[in-house]
Amino acid sequence: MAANLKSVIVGTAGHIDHGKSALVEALTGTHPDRLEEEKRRGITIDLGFAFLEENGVRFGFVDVPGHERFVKNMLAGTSGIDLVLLVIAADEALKPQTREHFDICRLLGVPRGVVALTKCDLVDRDTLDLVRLETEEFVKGSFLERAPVLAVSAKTGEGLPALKQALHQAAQQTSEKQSSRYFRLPVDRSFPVKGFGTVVTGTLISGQVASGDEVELLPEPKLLRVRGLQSGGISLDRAEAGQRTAVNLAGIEHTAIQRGMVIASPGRFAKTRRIDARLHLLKSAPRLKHRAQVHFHAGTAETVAEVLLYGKTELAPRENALVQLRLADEVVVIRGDRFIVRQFSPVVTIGGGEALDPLARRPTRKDTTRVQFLETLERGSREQILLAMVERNILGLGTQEIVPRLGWLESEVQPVAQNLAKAGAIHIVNVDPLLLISEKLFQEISKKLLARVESFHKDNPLLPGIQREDLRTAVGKRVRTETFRTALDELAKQSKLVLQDELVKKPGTEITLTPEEARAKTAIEQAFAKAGLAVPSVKEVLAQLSIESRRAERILQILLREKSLIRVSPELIFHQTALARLPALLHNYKKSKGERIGVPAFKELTGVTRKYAIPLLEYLDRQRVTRRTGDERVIL
Ligand SMILES: Nc1nc2c(ncn2[C@@H]2O[C@H](COP(=O)(O)OP(=O)(O)O)[C@@H](O)[C@H]2O)c(=O)[nH]1
Ligand SMILES: [Mg+2]
Repeated sequence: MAANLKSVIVGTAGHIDHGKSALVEALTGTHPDRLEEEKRRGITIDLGFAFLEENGVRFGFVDVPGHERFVKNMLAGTSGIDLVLLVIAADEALKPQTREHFDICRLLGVPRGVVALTKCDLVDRDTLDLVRLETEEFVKGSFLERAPVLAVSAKTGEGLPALKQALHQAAQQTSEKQSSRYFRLPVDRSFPVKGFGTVVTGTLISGQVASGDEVELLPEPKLLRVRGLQSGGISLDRAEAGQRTAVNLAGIEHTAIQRGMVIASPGRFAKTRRIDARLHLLKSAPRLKHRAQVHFHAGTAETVAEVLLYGKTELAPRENALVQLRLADEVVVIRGDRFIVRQFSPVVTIGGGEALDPLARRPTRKDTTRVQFLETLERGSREQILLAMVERNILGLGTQEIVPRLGWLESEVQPVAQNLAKAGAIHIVNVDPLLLISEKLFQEISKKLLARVESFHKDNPLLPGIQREDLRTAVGKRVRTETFRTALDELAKQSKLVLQDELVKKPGTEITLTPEEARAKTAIEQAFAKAGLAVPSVKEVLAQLSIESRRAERILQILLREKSLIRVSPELIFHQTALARLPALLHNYKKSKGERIGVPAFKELTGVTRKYAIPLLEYLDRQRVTRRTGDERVIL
């Protein structure tokens, strides 16, 4: 297949028996009905496919059933089409499914199309003119207002060249496909192929896929490998947006994949059961009540939804509203995806719309900014959209919250974030993985940290600074660790804080002792110095001071930090001068009595009791003055 071919997908639409399938056959040479039952009954039940390659365009036809009972199959086929071929039989004119299919095309945002007045061999000229007038009136004001309306006959071949020409013209206008986006293919069929295994088909609505790629099946989720690709029976190495695509998948039974599932770039899409959207009600629809149940269709998926109306109790025909759709099953939807809703019973199409926040939160009374947020998602620029998302997310926003909602490439998020950061609206806490928070919030957190450090110094003049972990709890769980760390680093860079291992302090804060505290400090130090190795218990020393125990404890900490005193075991503290004498003592012992020394000999040498000897020897082991071997020590 030539690489420069333009791929265009044409979907049929129209009432049953109006000649859709016959027309597709007349255009392509392939009759799209493929099921036994379809051939026997002569009606289309499910989607059919056919291809036509002509003048640099490769048309993929999706032929849909016209019967009202199979509108849900029609819906699965119509999502993702570039052009609609609206088929109206000249001998019957407009019929219920002509209207319903047309409404569906409008609601799904099908951009353009061609109208075929079929079976023109069955009517006279006056009837044809009348049907043409009626048709033009019918499409007035819609996307088909200026579309060609062509009389054709699948039987005699009349008008077919003109119809092909019109399809070519419309194909030229179809916009560049979303080939650069992340790969997504809503599955419409899954079946086994002898010798190959599972094959799924669908309209490739965005991105590209190549043989050998790893893809994700959603909403399962499951990772699968692409074994091979085809489009219209032709094998391809790569398929891209705008192609009908058959994907041969390794490692899965065909029964494990159903219509409505999606295969996609791994990790780029998310499943959801809660979508905030704009819903339009058709003029033919009855009033829709808050919390009404409807059938929901998006992509090839179909489920039941409850409609929560924001700020309304009822929606009248022709009206639209912001709504939340609570789905019975998980689907894969991104912002901008169109959907259709059908009345719960009897089942008729009543409206549709566009997803705005596909990963919506549960509605609460407290959430007063939702409507404004959704309006920004609906109409805002990229910067406005990203900013609104960042501002609604006090924990900070990462790629995982952005990409599956908006369908942007990661590389598209970065420049938008940079622009917002430059404008001072957001703070980029981390680049990879991306973490964004609003600048206002970041400043609040920084301020909180500064205030906490300040108040700590005020309350604890005898401590050099606050422990990082204590500071972390001061800003609460609603601040991610990365944000906390970045805020601290930036405050340090601005010389507003000093970071010293696990301590955080204000620059220039010195510990200042009152005269009373200074006296206590000297008293403690002297008590230990005088005692030598026969040290008193810490409690005893502190109890003799004239200051209260909490302050005395802090002063003890200062002495330990200054290394005037050394903690040998949890209960034992010695003055450093007493400990400093030990290596020399042991050295002399080694010279006269050899390198080995037991606990009794150590007691004798130092004059300490067993209670002190053991912790002291363990301390000396740690200091690598001695090494334990059995009950003895080797002097090193
Ligand atoms: N005379 C005539 N009959 C047609 C024409 N197109 C389709 N038919 C017949 O109309 C019936 C329904 O056609 P089909 O393509 O199955 O309609 P669909 O339900 O819209 O797909 C079949 O019996 C066709 O042979 C046409 O252009 N002229
Ligand atoms: Mg048919």
